[in-house]
Amino acid sequence: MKIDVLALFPEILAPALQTGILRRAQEADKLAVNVHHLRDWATDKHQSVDDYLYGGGAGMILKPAPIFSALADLNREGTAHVIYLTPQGTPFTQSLAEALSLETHLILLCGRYKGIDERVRDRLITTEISIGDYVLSGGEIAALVLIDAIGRVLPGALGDYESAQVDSFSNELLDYPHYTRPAEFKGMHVPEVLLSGHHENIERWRYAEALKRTAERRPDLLQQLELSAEDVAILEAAGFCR
Ligand code: 6GU
Repeated sequence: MKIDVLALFPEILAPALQTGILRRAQEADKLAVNVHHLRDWATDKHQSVDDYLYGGGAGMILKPAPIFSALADLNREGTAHVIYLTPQGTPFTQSLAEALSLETHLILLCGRYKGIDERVRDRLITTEISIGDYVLSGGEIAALVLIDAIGRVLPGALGDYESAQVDSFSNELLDYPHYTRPAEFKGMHVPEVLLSGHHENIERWRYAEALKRTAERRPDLLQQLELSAEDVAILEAAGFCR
């Protein structure tokens, strides 16, 4: 997977790309990330990349020419999936991260100021993505969120592959509670079933806890699932009515 990022503040991404799973994915050649400075494609003597709005109004937007030139250079084969990060985009989810992890080349365009000229979106953008219902000062942090979520599900990127399979959202549920040693800490006890060595009971307990936690914290996620009769029984026994 190759990812090109086009940004006005490329330095925001550098430290996270050099750390942890993203670092290892790159060292193992599962992932190649190149961060580019949009200003490198500016053509005037002030290297300007932004301009005032036609029709008036406060703020500046990114001009089309530098972005068109940059994307022509970065997408020579024309095969890249070009993503614009914007609060107006499709909400980013685990399933979108997994779908994007199957692409071979992504280009992430990070906006700044009030956005970009609409003609860039009309002509060059494949998909617009938002990471949530709030406004960031630019797309760089959102791009990093995408790269992190995609990078950790790339085949072979995660040493402990299983932990990506069972964590929150991979089965559409929030994760169950975790405990490590000691079995008693400040008077608080690890649930007995986890000490029992009975793997079937442990799996059942974990599944029930994930289900209850999701019902309590994210009922909107449960609404989207087909619950089995056992699921309903677990939830009713715990006082959740549907
Ligand atoms: Cl992708 N960009 C910006 N600037 N703000 C956001 C966002 C993206 N997603 C949520 N808020």
